[in-house]
Amino acid sequence: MVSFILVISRGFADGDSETKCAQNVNIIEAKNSPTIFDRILDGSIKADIVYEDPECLAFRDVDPQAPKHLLVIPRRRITMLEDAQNTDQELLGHLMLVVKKVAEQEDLTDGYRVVINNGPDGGQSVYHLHIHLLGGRQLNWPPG
Ligand code: TR5
Repeated sequence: MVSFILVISRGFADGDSETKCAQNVNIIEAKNSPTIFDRILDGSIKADIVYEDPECLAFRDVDPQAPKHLLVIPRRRITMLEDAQNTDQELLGHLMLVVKKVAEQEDLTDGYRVVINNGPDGGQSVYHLHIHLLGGRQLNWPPG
């Protein structure tokens, strides 16, 4: 009986709803699992770290999309921007100022782009909040 109802309900689901449903299951799983950034933070995986302080870490992206591509992450895990709370305000402000500091350190004097991907439509693949800092070439707009 249960499988009958499931078959019927699947029969009515359009492709988009099914995709969204699968995405939601994947996000719940991703939010509850450790990420690669945990391993960078605990030192068990090496990263090219360019800045660190008690609140955060900045390191080079392993798959750079520009001559300079760095990630700034909080040590304390916030899974994604939409999960940030009012109590995270100071930390989020600090991360932005660290992005600015790293951009100066990297000599990005002609400008740069700062990106946060949020969720599946935003292209987020690692569920530990991170800020992308991209520069060293003319970046296009709109992004893909
Ligand atoms: O797609 P979103 O916004 O979630 O960005 C995740 C970023 O993490 C991507 O730009 C990846 O290239 C980057 N990434 C993934 C790994 C990794 C990394 N950056 C530095 N070091 C990394 N290691 C060691 N392993 C990864 N899987």
